[in-house]
Amino acid sequence: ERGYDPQLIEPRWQERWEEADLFTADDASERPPFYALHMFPYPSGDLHMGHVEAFSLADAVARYQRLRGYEVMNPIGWDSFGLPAENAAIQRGVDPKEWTYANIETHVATMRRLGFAWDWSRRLHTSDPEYYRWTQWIFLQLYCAGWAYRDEALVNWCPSCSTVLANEQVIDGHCERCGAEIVKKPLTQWFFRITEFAQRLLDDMAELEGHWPDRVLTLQRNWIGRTEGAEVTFRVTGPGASPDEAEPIVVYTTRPDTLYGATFFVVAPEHPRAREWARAGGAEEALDEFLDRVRTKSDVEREAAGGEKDGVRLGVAAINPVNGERLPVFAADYVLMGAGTGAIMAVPAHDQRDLDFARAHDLPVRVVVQPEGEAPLDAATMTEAAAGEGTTTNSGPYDGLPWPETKQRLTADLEAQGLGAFAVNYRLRDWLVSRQRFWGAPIPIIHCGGCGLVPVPDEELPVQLPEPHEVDLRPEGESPLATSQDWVRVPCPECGGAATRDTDTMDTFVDSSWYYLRYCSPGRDDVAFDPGDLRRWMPVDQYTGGIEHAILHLLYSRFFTKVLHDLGHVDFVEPFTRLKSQGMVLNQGAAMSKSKGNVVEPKEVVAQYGADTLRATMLFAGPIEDDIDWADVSTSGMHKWLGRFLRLVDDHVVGRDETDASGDDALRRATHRAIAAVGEDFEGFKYNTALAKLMALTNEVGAAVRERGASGQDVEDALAATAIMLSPIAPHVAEEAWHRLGRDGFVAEAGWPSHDPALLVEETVDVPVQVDGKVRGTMTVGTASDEETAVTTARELDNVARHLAEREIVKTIWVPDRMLNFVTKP
Ligand code: ANZ
Ligand code: ZN
Repeated sequence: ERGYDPQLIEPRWQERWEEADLFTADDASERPPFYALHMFPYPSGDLHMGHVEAFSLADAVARYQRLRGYEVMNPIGWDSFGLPAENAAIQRGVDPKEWTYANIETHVATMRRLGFAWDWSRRLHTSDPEYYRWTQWIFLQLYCAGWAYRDEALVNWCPSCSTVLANEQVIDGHCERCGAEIVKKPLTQWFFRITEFAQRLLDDMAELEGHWPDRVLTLQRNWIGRTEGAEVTFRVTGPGASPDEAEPIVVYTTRPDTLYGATFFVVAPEHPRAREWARAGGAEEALDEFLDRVRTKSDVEREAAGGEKDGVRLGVAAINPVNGERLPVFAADYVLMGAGTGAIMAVPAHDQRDLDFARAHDLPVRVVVQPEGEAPLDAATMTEAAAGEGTTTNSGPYDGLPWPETKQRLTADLEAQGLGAFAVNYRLRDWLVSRQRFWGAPIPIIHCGGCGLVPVPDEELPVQLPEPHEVDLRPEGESPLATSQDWVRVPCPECGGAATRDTDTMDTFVDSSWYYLRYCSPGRDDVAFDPGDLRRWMPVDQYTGGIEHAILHLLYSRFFTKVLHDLGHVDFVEPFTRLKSQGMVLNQGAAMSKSKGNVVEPKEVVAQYGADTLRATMLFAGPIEDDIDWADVSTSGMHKWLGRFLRLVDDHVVGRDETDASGDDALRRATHRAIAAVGEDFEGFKYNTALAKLMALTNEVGAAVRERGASGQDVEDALAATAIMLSPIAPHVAEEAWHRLGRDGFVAEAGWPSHDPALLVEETVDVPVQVDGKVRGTMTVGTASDEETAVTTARELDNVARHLAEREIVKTIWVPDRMLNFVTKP
């Protein structure tokens, strides 16, 4: 067979791989294990170009490591719980389960057509009861350790998805999924105590440094948001009350050195003491009006610098512990209940938000830090807070100290008097995991009037979802599961009395926080995962996926791993040794979207050019971490090149001269150089430059055949090496070439070709040396030598030296690899 017909050869190789069970990872293999993991897809619709890029990258990693001699695990699964299925059910009346599993089958068909080397035997779907049984088990592991708890809190509510969201799912005040504006609601919800792991999540990043993209590490570090400062105890007292009766109230500040500059005191409007103080201060009505205004604002709006600084004076005073000053207490929307202690000392001279508020409410400003070498700050007129460094002033015994020292000493002094303490604060909040939605893993807890919260006993897991038709998918103000009384009512596992199931389901990020462990022990119904399997495969050697998961999924997975470690289930603390993030696929500079009409369907490209062309185009488009603009790529160009490569193979097979022993030195060197360089490119995820080198090598083959009549072993070796090196990127063409060259077995198993370092050293050329235009000798230098080397070598030639003797060189003309001419005068 000759020529290049991808529609013919691609399905054929896919079948052969499957028949040979080529990509099922063997747990008992003698080869060293390599766990190649990619972020598993969510099954909405068919695969889009973003998926194809991500999977092309993942598959190239896996196939390359396989060539390197590893036993590679390259599994596939679906993150198959979640809102789109449920929304389809609500809008179009379809069964969310049917919708989900039909979409998965669509994915499977497209994936098979694209020829990904998945280990299908480990396939999982997080919405299978066999999977979510273990999600529920992990929930109970957290619950029993005290790391899952219920609490009333002001939570993020998405009115359009009608469910609560985790902080991580709120992007600039809007729902991560649907873009609707988030409102705050007080609700009792389930939380995971991720804050208890904040410091370890930071510390263990040392292991990931250099192996994860810096950008991801920075995003996580900022999200965790560690600051160092102090907790300072103020005392709040009513209008007539004496300071002795004052109530202690703690603030968190990163600048305890500015304590003498505090001129007022602010609590969050939702602060639990705010109402009582307002009552004592005669400001209850004003507070109520204020609360009505605040409720409509998002946290981002509330925190935004320069925004309107709305607030209400509560009529009580807070006593500053360092000087006994009575500061007016306000409730203001720029102080958030969810950060620090929900109360602050306001230092307008050195904090912009405080200054804005002070100007708006005509409050005093006092400078306590003077910046070095600048004109003295004028408290009366300043409009920009001096938030930087400087020398302490107006601060009694601390005057004249540099501010870091004031911070240190003042905190120590407070600590000695029991009025404060050094403190570390994190921006990270506990993870809100309960959702008022149907299509998720039910929370395995039973509520009993007598016994309280009771975990569902292990042997009764999974708590299965009811059928969708048994519930109201869009109830007013409660969870869909609450509408099926049959499902809700259960006997209490402890006392046998009438009890009810928890009616919330888990955030789907819970499902995806441990799937990589399940891949190691597929199908086990006695354990979530097996310690022996984990020892073999975990941690993941190479994880690939989108940058959009920098904090959500990647932070949660790291947290889960630490939880499972502490509970004795795993013996590592970080799940993903190395991470690589790919960019996005755009078209004409914009994300592909139906509304923009710029969607390119993978199917269309496959139908026209085949899977290899699509996959190779993705990896050729540029550095993998950069965005790809589909408007800039050339699928037809890639298709032509793949065809040219196969034609070179065909022509060689026909014209092959086995008796030709002459060889082609230049081609042999080019092949070995390519093997070395392409290997390095693969190690560095530089598929675009790897492909460019393979293209150059096929050009070399063409030239050798055409111009030098090469037809022997060196041509054969160049083509075979190209087939192997191309196989992680365009696996079908590579198999076909390998096969047509008459090689046994699969190219996928051929092993990475070795190169001879001796052949990498540069070649030499003979170059004539002239003196004043007359050839006086010939020298041998490395190709592309520089002028200095050439001149030095030439002057060592006896005849040249003789003609240069007693003459002055006025000029040298060096044409690399061609000639050297000395222009002289007596
Ligand atoms: C006094 C002070 C003086 C502050 C000063 C800053 C500068 P970062 O640095 O962003 O982490 N803060 C504390 N709790 C808050 C809350 N619940 N809502 C809004 N703001 C709060 O923030 C730490 C600073 O943010 C704290 O230090 C506090 O203001 C404010 F010259 O205290 B600072
Ligand atoms: Zn009970």
